[in-house]
Amino acid sequence: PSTVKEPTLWRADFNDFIKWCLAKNADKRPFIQDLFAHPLIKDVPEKPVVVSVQKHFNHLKFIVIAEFNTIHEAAVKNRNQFFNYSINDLAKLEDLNEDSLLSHLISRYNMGQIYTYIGDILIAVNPFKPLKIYNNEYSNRYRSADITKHDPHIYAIASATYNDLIINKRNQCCIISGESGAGKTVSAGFLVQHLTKLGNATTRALEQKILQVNPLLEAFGNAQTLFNDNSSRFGKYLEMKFADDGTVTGAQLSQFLLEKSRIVSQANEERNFHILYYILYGFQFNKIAKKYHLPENPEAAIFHDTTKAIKTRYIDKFREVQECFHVIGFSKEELDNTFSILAAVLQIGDIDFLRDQSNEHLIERSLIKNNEKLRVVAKLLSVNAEDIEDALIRNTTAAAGEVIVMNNTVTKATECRDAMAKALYGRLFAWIVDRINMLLKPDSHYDRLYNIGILDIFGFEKFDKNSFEQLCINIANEQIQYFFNRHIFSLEQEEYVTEGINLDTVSFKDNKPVLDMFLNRRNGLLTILDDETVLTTSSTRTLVDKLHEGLAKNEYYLQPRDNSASFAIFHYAAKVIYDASLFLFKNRDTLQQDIVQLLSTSAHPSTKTTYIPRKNANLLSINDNSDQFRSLPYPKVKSLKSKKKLPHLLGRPRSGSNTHSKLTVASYFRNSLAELLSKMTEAQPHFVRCIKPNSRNEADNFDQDRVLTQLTYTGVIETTNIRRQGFPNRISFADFMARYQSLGFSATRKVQPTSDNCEKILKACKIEDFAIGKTKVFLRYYHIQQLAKQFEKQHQYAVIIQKAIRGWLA
Ligand code: AOV
Ligand code: MG
Repeated sequence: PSTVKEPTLWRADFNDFIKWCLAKNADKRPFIQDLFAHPLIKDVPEKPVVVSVQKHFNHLKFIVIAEFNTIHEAAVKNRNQFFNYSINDLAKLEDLNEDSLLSHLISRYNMGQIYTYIGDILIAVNPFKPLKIYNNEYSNRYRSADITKHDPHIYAIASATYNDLIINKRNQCCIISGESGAGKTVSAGFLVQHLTKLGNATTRALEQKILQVNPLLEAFGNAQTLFNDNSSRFGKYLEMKFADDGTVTGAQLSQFLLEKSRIVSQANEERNFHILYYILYGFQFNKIAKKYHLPENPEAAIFHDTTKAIKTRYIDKFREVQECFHVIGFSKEELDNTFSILAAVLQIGDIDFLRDQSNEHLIERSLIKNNEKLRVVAKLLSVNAEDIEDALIRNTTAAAGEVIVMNNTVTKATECRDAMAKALYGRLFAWIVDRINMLLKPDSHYDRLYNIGILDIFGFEKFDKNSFEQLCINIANEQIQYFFNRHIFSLEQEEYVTEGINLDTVSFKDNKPVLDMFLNRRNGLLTILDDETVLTTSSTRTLVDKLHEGLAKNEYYLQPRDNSASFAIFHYAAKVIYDASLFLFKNRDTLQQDIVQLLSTSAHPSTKTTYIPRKNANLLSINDNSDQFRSLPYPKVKSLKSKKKLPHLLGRPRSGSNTHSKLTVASYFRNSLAELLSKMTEAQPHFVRCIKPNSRNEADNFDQDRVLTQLTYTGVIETTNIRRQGFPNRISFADFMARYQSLGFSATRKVQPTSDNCEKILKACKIEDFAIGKTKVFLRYYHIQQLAKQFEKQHQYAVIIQKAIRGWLA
């Protein structure tokens, strides 16, 4: 339906029309589009005031008007030109500067086109509203490997990735970056969706299973934060497994650094993990609630009111989660155990302590105030109530062959209780991931499988108050930015030199020094932190003093002027001030031996499996963060050692005190990051850069300063530059011949992989502007698409026949 409600006014006077728009405060974008579709288009008056885009786009209303005028000037009569007004590949921009980049992104955004390419890299601006571009029709449209065929789209990146896997017979990875709320998780979901489709799963069941992984994990690992109502509080790397012929056969998931502290405390206006609300409301007024001893009044349990709509959403979501579990293949019993553990986690926090008055003259000791809660939790976990009590109020340690039992003070007991809740949840999460991996494991009869890994981590965060969690999150983002730089700039330019290609160098903002400051094994921030963490005499003050002492000279580190326990870091994305108060505590993340012992006695079959320490039994008994990295076993020295290219593959932990005693959260984090990078490094990368258009998560609001900041810190101009002049695809003569021989020679002939023969193929495909190095063919980003197009044509029949046979056999 047309939104032009008052055409007479509009027809009468263009300036009046503008006023009318402003007064109505209407949503301009659909309005403009409908306007062009409207029969009255012919009657556009000839006297619009030309407003320059650059001057006025600080206000959304003016952007639209300016655009309207620009279009009007350019070609009012031709509606199609409206849509071609902005180019969809920034690498093709004639005048490249901040203004031109921005004005293209804005006009595309205003036309509802959130995707734009920089060569083969995708920029995605979060629309913050549902768009009708993720359906079957689009899925079919974006099957081609040639990403230039249609408008930029996340599906096109999936197709290009898939195609690279098929042609190059090499593992691929998609790296999605962007700050918190920029749209990474949503993008990752679309990638998985489209790849599943392209991969023509052997069975529909498998396809469905893969598609349920993300929603299930989001329920357990995401939570509402100040930046994003569905913020990922863990990092995930999902590897989809493909057979030789491109069929998807299964998946494998790695998760890291779940923000367990959220279980026991959340910042103001933030929430706990979604699943806890889902279960509370999902089981409310239901006799099942009784089974899990869930409180009748969820509000009392979560300490805030919710609207009816939200409650309904929670209930629906809980149904969805159960469906996910079911589809993926979890058994009834496993689900039951999962719910029991969740119910226990929800209620452990209610166990309160009081000081035992009967022994005032002795050392303080604590008693449990509400035994009924204790019994509920014990029942849910299938352990003895007395054993929990014991584990919480006493502390058993072994020293010099003697067992020492000490009483916990109320504070200590409370800490212990919280640690138990965190551990339970962390292990439940890890267990779910393990189970998913078992259930999605490809059949063993495939000889060779190729991966497409999709990386979706927690985005860069800068709150008013930032703690240890933000530090880890931001280091991870720093590392991903480094990976991007390394691929886009360093490796490419290094290769020009070795292969004798003469090109101007593109400079870029290298964040390696910041990363070094964090990760240097000898005197980096994490090392200083770890060293303090293992000392029994350390305190926040000693930590902060050591940090200042060790790092104050670093230009990325800032010591506060006052005496506060804080420091600031100049990250690639922004300056962040960290409050170090809880760093040591959070880095230790200890779980008392008694609790480990207790949980392993659980009569619950899967509770028990959840708690049985694996290989690292000795570590687990001291420290409880191994669970987070069970799917990334520690330490995997072999795969790290063999990769020399990335200096930030951190190698094995320093031999030293903390290797043999405690493994801190920071060292696990560091190792899992290294593990992740080693996987990514051996794959061919594809990049998606998500942009958050405004801080209020609003639709139709493009805050140009906000966007420009993101474009700047991610190095978009430099990226565009190198994509224009550079050769992102560098393929050895032998590989090139193996892949593309059939495009220039008979496929059955034996052709020597020489530079001349490679050149012949390129010329046969009418490819120009390539370069030939000493051992490699250098191709522009669009050449790969041109080759893919040729290839597609040639292989069309083969593919059709293959698919027919596969369908026939199935
Ligand atoms: P993030 O993953 O980058 O943040 P999300 O992917 O969770 O961000 O996106 C945040 C919200 O933006 C989503 O919940 C959607 O409402 C909306 N959104 C994002 N992309 C789209 C899209 N393509 N179409 C419609 N809405 C979208 V964080 O996990 O916080 O770093 O830790
Ligand atoms: Mg996310």
